[in-house]
Parts: sequence; C-alpha cells; structure tokens
Amino acid sequence: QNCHFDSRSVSSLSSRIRKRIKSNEQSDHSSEMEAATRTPRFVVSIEGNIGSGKTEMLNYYQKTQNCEIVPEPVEKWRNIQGYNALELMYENPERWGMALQTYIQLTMLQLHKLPQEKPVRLIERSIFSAKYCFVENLFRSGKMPEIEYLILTEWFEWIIKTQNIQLDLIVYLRTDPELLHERIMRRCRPEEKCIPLDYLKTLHQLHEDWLLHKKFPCPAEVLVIDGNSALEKMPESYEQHRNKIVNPLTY
Ligand code: D5M
Repeated sequence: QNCHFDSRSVSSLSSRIRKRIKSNEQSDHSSEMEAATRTPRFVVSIEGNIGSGKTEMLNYYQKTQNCEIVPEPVEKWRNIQGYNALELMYENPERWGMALQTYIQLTMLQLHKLPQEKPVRLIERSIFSAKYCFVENLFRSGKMPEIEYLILTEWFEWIIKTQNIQLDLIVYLRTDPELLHERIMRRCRPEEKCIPLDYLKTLHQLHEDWLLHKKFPCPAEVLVIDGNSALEKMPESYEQHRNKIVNPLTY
C-alpha cells in the first residue's frame, strides 16, 4: 500500500481547512498584522527517516508558486560557533545527545515560528519528530539518562502548550531501513559514515509507532508515500499527491 489517506480524513481535512480560512478571515478584522494573517495558511511537515528523500521532495515542490519551503537547519547543528554538535552526538551520544537535542528543539521551534509568507508551507521534519523519534530513540537505547529525557520532555510539553505550533498535514516518506542504509553510505556525509543499520531500524519503528500506530500524539492527518522507489522515480508520486500537499486550499 503506497498511499494511506482515507476519504474520511480527506473530508475532515477539508473542513478543518475551511475552519482555518474562516478563523483567519475573522482575525483579519481584529488583527494588526497585515498580509501574513489575511492569507489562509496551511502547514505541511515532510517526515521520514534519514535518507528517505525529504530534501528531494522539498526541492521538487520549491518551484510551486503558492508554496514556501523551510529546510531542516542541519547547518546550524553542524556549526554552533565552530562546534559540530551533530558529529559530537554521533561520536558520543551519551555525552552529547542532550546538548544536540536541546539545540534541535530550539532551532525547530524557531523554524515553526518563522512568519509565513505564502499560503502553503512545507517544513522539513518538525519539533514533533525530533521528540517522538530522535529523543525517544536516545532514551530507549539507554544513551540518554532519564533525568535529561525528563527535562527535554518538560520543555517540549511546555512549548507545545504555549507556542501554538500550526501543523495541518504530515507527509510520511515511508522507506525500508535497508534501502536507507545503502543511500546514506552512497551520499557519504562525513558525520553519517558510521550510522549502523540498527539505528535506522529503530528510527523506522519509532516513525511507524508515531505516524501509523499513533503511540504518541499525532498533531495532524498523515499521508503516507512509499519512499522505496529510486529517487529519480519519486516525482511520479509527488505529482499524484500534488493537490493534497501543495494545493490543499482549493482541493
Ligand atoms: O537529517 C540530517 C542529519 O541530521 C542526519 O544525520 C540525521 C540528523 N538528525 C536530524 N534530526 C535529528 C534529531 N532530532 N536528532 C538527532 N539527529 C538528527 P536528514 O534525515 O538527512 O534530513
């Protein structure tokens, strides 16, 4: 099954969009903010394991006029005033996991809060996957002490409660870990050369638990796209789902 989007969720999605448009229209009368609040807004996060093709998908939709792209801030994680937090975490997760995850939580929140200029925003991952997949993985594998996990969780819950993070649709690029491992070895990012297959398998299971089995709170409808095709073939799937993803306001 390469598409997981039943008609019930589509119709509830459209009614949620209508409500959102209505509430944006209403807020027009009272709000001081100009164009940004007048435009109906829709936010989609592109989720998936490492190497699942998120960047390629964002690049593909970048050409769409009504759509803005917000990539994951990996370069920030690689250079905190000269420190490569991502590399440190891969080298010694017990020591650096908390530092990296605190910074990822901050930088993802900053992304979510960027003013939205176009009707549709595609964001690469989210503060939710950082917590439910990556932090959870560090904790469950015994690489993050419980006290650090609890502190991150308290921060996360406070952020979700107070920061009004909009997310309307999650696109899940669902890809077999074995294939991801091959792709990652081929792309040769220096930090990632030692990523074991087991790490990808655990992350895969956490994505499944979150987005399919709903073992963690799921903040939006989920559209599953099979990420196992060759990356050059993926545009066929992007086209098949174009309206749901980048034209949801007219869909
Ligand atoms: O992710 C880019 C790199 O960043 C990849 O090595 C995985 C890593 N990454 C992304 N998010 C996290 C969190 N939250 N914790 C730890 N490591 C993370 P890519 O999948 O290539 O976009």
